[in-house]
Amino acid sequence: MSTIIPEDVVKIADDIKTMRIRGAGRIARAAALALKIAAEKYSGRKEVSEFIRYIDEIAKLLLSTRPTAVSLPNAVMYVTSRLKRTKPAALDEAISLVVRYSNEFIEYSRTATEKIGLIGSRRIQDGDAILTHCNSSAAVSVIIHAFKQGKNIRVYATETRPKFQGHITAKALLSEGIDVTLIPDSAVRYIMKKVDKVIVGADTVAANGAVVNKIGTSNIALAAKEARVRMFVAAETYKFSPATVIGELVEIEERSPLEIVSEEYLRENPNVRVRNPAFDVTPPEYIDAIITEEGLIPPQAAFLVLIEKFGWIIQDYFMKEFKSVREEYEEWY
Ligand code: RUB
Repeated sequence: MSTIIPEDVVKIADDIKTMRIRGAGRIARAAALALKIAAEKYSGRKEVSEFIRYIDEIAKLLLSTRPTAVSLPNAVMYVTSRLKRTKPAALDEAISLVVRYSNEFIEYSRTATEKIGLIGSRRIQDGDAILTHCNSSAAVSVIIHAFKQGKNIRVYATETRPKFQGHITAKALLSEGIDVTLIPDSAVRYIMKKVDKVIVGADTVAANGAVVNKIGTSNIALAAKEARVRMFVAAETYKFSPATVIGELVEIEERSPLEIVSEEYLRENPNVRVRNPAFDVTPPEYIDAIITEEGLIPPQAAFLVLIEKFGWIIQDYFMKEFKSVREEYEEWY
């Protein structure tokens, strides 16, 4: 019998899906919060196994919302895998473990963004013009920290079509008193000669150091390389993807054409195909450094971060892979 999922948990999942909650860090914290609320509102049977099944159901719902930002499965896994490994003996204990691990993740995430701000701000110099794309809390944190240290900086924020997250960035920086210029995405190469540093966020960092971020990031990286402008990525370590170590690809979200053209346009032009990919991949050779809460690393060190932070999950993946290889082998002979 399926247990009822609390309304506010369904609402969080829906807010992530419809992008009322957006940005990889916020999505991750919202998912952890949803798990916490779900645990607190659990009204099912008293068996721990039943509760775990219910939490897995909530996890599945959360994971189905958006496909690209690995911060979401990493946040969910942070809570659920710890719960399962602790092997709670009673329901009360299981509930309080979910609450504890969810709080722990949210707190870790907030502190990490602050640390990234501090570490990254050391790379910003007085008089720098910085270009940023989309709306990344981690990138914004770097810029605000640098500004608060008294550095005289200017920021170019791309609009970030089609959803205009650049407007959120411009507003946040302006409210701190920072000099911001909003530019269309297509003006990036033109403006690059006035830029000293690029700072963007990340939705996922792959094992080879490639960075998945809002569509247009790789164009910016290309323009930055051409102009010899340094390209920094601000990313908490829970944006690194353990699944990429075993060769999995990062799914790039494709969103509705209606974010680009109207229904009327589609009706009048039935033969025009519209595509709306929301993210792209910037290869590691276009990135000078990734600013994490553990320090500034070259993108090529992503594998080391993954082994250190997610070693046990990666081991689990391998165990499963090997098992299926062994089973195949047994079947064969
Ligand atoms: C947001 C986006 C952000 C990253 C990092 O895309 O690409 O650059 O998520 O953000 P969307 P943060 O608006 O489609 O979610 O640093 O806040 O985690």
